[in-house]
Parts: sequence; C-alpha cells; structure tokens
Amino acid sequence: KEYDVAVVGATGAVGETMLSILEQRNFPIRNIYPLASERSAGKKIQFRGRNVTIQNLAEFDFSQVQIGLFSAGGSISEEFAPKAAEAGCVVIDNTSHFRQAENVPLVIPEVNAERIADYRNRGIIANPNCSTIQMVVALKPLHDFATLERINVATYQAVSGSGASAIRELADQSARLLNGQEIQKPEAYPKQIAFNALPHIDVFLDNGYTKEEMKMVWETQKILGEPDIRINPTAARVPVFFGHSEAVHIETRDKLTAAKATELLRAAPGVSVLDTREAGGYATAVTEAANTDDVYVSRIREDISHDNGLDFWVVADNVRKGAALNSVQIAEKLIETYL
Ligand code: A2P
Ligand code: 11C
Repeated sequence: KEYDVAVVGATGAVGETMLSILEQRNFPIRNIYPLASERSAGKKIQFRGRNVTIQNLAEFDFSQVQIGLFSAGGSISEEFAPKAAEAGCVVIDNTSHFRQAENVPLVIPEVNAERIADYRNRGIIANPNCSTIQMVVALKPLHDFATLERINVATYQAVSGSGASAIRELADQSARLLNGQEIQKPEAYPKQIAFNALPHIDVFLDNGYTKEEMKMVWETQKILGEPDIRINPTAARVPVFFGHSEAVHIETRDKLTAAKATELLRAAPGVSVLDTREAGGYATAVTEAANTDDVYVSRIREDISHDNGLDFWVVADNVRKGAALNSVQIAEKLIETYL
C-alpha cells in the first residue's frame, strides 16, 4: 500500500530533512506534496530524482493526503493541523503547539509507540522537542529498571534547532570574525552565537526557567507517564551546527550501577553506547551524531555525590532523531498498525 504525504515547512531545516529521510527509508509514498509559504510556492525540489513543485500551504486541500508531517512553527500548526485532521489527514506535528493537549499523544517510538493509537482522538500526534527526545530515549531503559526520581540536565544545543536562519547566522558571524570583520546585528539570537554560549533557548517564563527547559520537564513526564519525576534543566545554545549534547544526572529509587546502566543502554533500541573512559572514547555531536540516526551515550558513571545517582552524556542529531526522523518513525508505526 502507498500513501499520499504532505510535508508542511518543506523548505525549512527540519522539513528538508523529513523529505530526505522519507527517501532514504523508502517510505511507501504515492504522491509527495511539499508545502511552504507563498514565498516558496512554485519553486521546485527534487524527490526521488523527480522535480516536485512546492505548493502554498494556505491553498492546499488536505483531503488529498492521508499523512501530514508538520514543521512550520507552532502558529501554523495551530491553524492548519485541525483543518488537515478534519479533512481526514493524520497530522504528525513537530511543533510544541499540541504536545501538552491531553487528547494528543506525544510519541517517541522507542519509548511509547503504543500511544500512537490515540491519534484517533483528534487526528493529531505530537512529536516531542529534540532535547527531550534524545534524553528520554536514553532514560527509558534506566527508568524501567531502577525508577527515576529526579533528573538534573544541562544542554548544549546546536543552532539548527532554531531553523535555517540561525544556521546562516552562525556561519556568517564565524566567517566575519575569522576575517577580522565586525558582525552584523544578531537576529536569530539576542547576542553573538559564534564562539560563544547563550544560557537561553525559547522565551523566559515566570518561574525563571525558559520554555525550552520547561518543555523538557512537561514532555518527559508525559511521555514516561510519570508526572512525579522531578526534573531540573538548564538549556544553553552553543556554536554547533548539528547535534545537541546533554549532561544528564539522575537519581533513582533503586541502586543503578554504571555497569548495569551500560548493559541496559547497550540493549536499548535506538541507542549506541560509546564509552571507553579514555581520550576520545566518547561520542560528540559533530564527530558521531550529526547526520546519523542513533542516540549516543557516553561518560556513564556513578555519581560520587549521591548514593543512587548516575551521570551520563548523550548526543544526537537534533534535526534527525530530534525532529524529522522521529516524525517519520511515527509515520512508519502508524501505517504498520493503523492505516
Ligand atoms: P518558507 O521557506 O516559504 O518561508 P525553518 O524552521 O528552518 O526556519 O523553516 C520554517 C519552515 O516553515 C519553512 O519551510 C517556511 O517556508 C515554513 N513557513 C513559515 N511560515 C509559513 C507560512 N505562513 N505558511 C507556510 N509555511 C510557512
Ligand atoms: C531548539 N529545541 O533547539 C529547540 C527547537 O519545541 O520543537 C525545537 C523547538 C520545539 O532550539
């Protein structure tokens, strides 16, 4: 069986990757419909060696497709996802807009694929935030064994998480600074990102955390179905193009040794352990994660400051496993079992 699929935000950092992952994984597609704003409508992209014309989202008839992969921003999803669902299209939404809605499942296939069944409620499945996905893929086997009580996490996030314009801004600032030129006024971020680190992703909330940090709290609790796990994140932006890194510190109810955690992680779906406790014996965003599909875990060790504490480092390609790949994996499970 083949499906008609729309990609909303097809010219963006995530949308382009969705298209190439659909190609790479040979998703059974009859017709592909790349959609974007009227600015891009009429332009052509290549899909499976053929030219396909980008169409204007605002004029698209969603009754032509069975699946819509949305990644054009929260306000676009807010307006168009319900319309698409009403027309009979199952929406897999990569924005934050529907993630906390009670009747919308929030899915990482390796963790809670069974929740995909709840697409029937509203015709929408939410794809979690990239920083949540890679952390929870690694946490799931540890939680099943030792029961998580608390998570402390600091992130080092790539600029591709902010989209194509931020990728250009980091490249442009880096080139100018290396050439001894002044940088232009930053647009994607409030301060210079090249050769810097910004303790700020998404908007600031009343409790002093940023929305990116609170998304890690809310989404982790929802995906694991554990509203009582305490989570304390700090999210930072670093001058890396592709691949988020995270230092994760967990406290578990039951003792979890580093050896046991390593064994559990080695057996976990979607996880690759790289941890030889020597120079270079760990994964990094650029050298291992970027352009690949796995979530890499390194630096697994028992916390010397807490009896039931364990630390690890986790990296993944934020645009692939953190967004486009996870959405396509949801679509694969959807057609395998339900459509
Ligand atoms: P466009 O290129 O036509 O502006 P990124 O996250 O990398 O910045 O990409 C954002 C994506 O969302 C792009 O594909 C962009 O298309 C799309 N987009 C932005 N605004 C709209 C809109 N009003 N309608 C449809 N697509 C939009
Ligand atoms: C970032 N995590 O790296 C963000 C991007 O909620 O889908 C994804 C935002 C989201 O900037």
